[in-house]
Amino acid sequence: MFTFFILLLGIGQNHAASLIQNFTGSLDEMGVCHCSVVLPDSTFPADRFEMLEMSNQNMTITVEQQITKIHHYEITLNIYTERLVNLTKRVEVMEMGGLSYTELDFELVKLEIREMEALILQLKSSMNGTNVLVEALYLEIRNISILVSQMEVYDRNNVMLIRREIAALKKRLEDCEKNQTTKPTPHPPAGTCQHGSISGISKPFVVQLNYLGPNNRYGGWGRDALAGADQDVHWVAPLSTDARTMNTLRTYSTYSDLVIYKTSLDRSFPSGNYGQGGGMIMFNKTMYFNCYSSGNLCRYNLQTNKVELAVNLPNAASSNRFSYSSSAYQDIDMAGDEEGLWAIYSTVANSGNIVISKIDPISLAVKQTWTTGQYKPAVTNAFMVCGVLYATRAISTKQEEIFYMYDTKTEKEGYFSIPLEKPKDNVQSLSYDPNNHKLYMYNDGFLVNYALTFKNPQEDKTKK
Ligand SMILES: *[C@@H]1O[C@H](CO)[C@@H](O)[C@H](O)[C@H]1NC(C)=O
Ligand SMILES: *[C@@H]1O[C@H](CO)[C@@H](O)[C@H](O)[C@H]1NC(C)=O
Ligand SMILES: *[C@@H]1O[C@H](CO)[C@@H](O)[C@H](O)[C@H]1NC(C)=O
Ligand SMILES: *[C@@H]1O[C@H](CO)[C@@H](O)[C@H](O)[C@H]1NC(C)=O
Ligand SMILES: *[C@@H]1O[C@H](CO)[C@@H](O)[C@H](O)[C@H]1NC(C)=O
Ligand SMILES: *[C@@H]1O[C@H](CO)[C@@H](O)[C@H](O)[C@H]1NC(C)=O
Ligand SMILES: CC(=O)N[C@H]1CO[C@H](CO)[C@@H](O)[C@@H]1O
Repeated sequence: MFTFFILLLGIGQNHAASLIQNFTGSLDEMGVCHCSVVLPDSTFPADRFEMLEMSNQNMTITVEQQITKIHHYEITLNIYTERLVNLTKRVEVMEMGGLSYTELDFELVKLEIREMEALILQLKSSMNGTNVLVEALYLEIRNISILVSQMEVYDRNNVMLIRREIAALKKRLEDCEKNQTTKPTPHPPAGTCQHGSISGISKPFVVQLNYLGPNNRYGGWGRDALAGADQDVHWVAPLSTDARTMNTLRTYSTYSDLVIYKTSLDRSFPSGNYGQGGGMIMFNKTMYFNCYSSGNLCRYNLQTNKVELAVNLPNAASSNRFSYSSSAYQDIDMAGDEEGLWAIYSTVANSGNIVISKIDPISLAVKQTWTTGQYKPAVTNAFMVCGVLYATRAISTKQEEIFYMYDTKTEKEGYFSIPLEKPKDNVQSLSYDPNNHKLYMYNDGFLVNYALTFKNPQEDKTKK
C-alpha cells in the first residue's frame, strides 16, 4: 500500500493530469462500464523512489527517537508521582508531630502538594500536548519550596529533607521541560490588550492565610494594578472584624517576602482616614478606596500615610445600600486594568444595577460613565480587564462562575459561564493585575490567586 502511494507521488502532478486526459470509457451491452487508461511512456523513476525511501527511513528514525523520549519522560513522571505521594505522607506525619507551627499552614502545604499531584496526572494523560502544564507545575513547585523554607525555622531536620526532595523534583521537571520538543503556546504580552475576552481560569493557588488570622474574613489583596508597574509589591488589607473598616494595610516588597511573612511595612490608618469595604486597590504606588461612611473616593499616599484627596463619586450608592452578595459595605469597588483606574458601583437611578466609571487617578474626577443591566447585589464581585467588566456569582460553596461581562467600548453586555473553584465558601474581593494576567481573591481570609487565559482577538470578532 505504502509503496504504491510513493510510486504515484513519484510520477508527479503533471503526469497525473495527463493520465486523466487519457481516460477512455465505454458501456457494453450488459451495461458494464469499461475504462482503460493509457499510462504515458515514462521509465520507472528509480532515483526519486530511492530518495523517498531514504527520507522514509530518516523519518522512521526520528519517530523512534521521539518514542524513546516519551518513554523516558513517562518513567520519570512515574517516579515523580510516587515521590509526591511520599512527600504528602511525610507532611502529614510532620503535622501529627505537634510542631510549634500553626496547623493552618500545614494545611496549605498539603493542599499545594495535592494540587501538584493532580497536575502531574493531567500531564501524563496529555503527554503529546504542549508543555504549558509542565510550566505551571514547575511554578507551583518553586513556590511550594518557598513555603516550606519558612517551616525550616521550626523543624530543621524534617523540613530540610523535604526541601532536598523538592529541589530534586524541580531538577527533574526542568529536565523534562528541556527534552520537550513542542513550543509553549504563546501568551499574549502582559500589560497590553492584544488579546480577546477571558477564555479560561486556572485552578486556585492558595498563597496563605492573611496575616491577622482567620477571624479577619473580609478584605482584599493584590499587586499594583498600573499596567507596567515596575514593582513586585504585594498588598494585603484585611478589614477589621466588623467586616467594614479598613484601618490597616501591609505591604511586602516581593512575592517571596509575602510567602514567608517577611513584612515590609505595616500601616495603621489614622482615624478619619479609614476606608470602607473590600474594594480597595493599589494603583501606581497609591491606594484607592471608598472613604469610610461616605460616597467619596479616597486617594491614600503611602509615603505620608494620609488621605491626600477625597472626592465625591456622583450619585454613587454607599454604606451598604447596594453591596455585593457575599461582602457588606463594598458599594464602591475600585479596579485597575490595562486602560487605567475604574470605579464599579451602583446608583439609585440605575435601580441598583452596576455602573462603571473611568476615574482620573490624579483628580479622582469621573472621565466617563457606563450603566449596565446587571443588578449589583446579585453578584459576588467584579473586576475589569481591558475596559471590560466581568462579574462573578456563586454556583455552590466550592464553585463560582464568571457569568457576566460588559464591554465599555461596544457598550454591549453578555452572559456566559467560566467556572472557578474556590477553596473557601465566600468571595470577599477580586482584583486583577494586568502585568501578570492574574486574579487575586480574598476568600474567607485566605489569599488565593488564579491565572487568566484569553481568546485570540479574532475569536471575539467572529462571534459578533
Ligand atoms: C537522511 O539523513 C541523512 C543524514 O542525516 C542526510 O544526509 C540525507 O540528506 C537525509 N535524506 C533525506 C531525503 O532527507
Ligand atoms: C515511597 O515510599 C515507599 C515506602 O514508604 C518506598 O518503598 C518507595 O521507594 C518510595 N518511593 C520513592 C520514589 O521514594
Ligand atoms: C494526542 O494523542 C491522542 C491519541 O493518542 C490524539 O487523539 C490527540 O489528537 C493527540 N493530541 C495531539 C495534540 O497530538
Ligand atoms: C510563584 O511565584 C512567582 C514569584 O516568585 C510568581 O511570579 C508566580 O506567578 C508564582 N506561581 C504561581 C503558580 O502562583
Ligand atoms: C533528557 O534527554 C537526555 C538526553 O538527551 C537524557 O539523558 C535524559 O535522561 C532525558 N531526561 C528526561 C527527563 O527525559
Ligand atoms: C504614576 O505616578 C507618578 C507620580 O507618582 C506620575 O508621574 C505618573 O504619571 C503616574 N502614572 C500614571 C500612568 O498615572
Ligand atoms: C496529454 C497527453 O499526455 N496525451 C497523451 C495521451 O496518450 C497518447 C498516446 O496514446 C499520447 O500521444 C498523448 O500525448
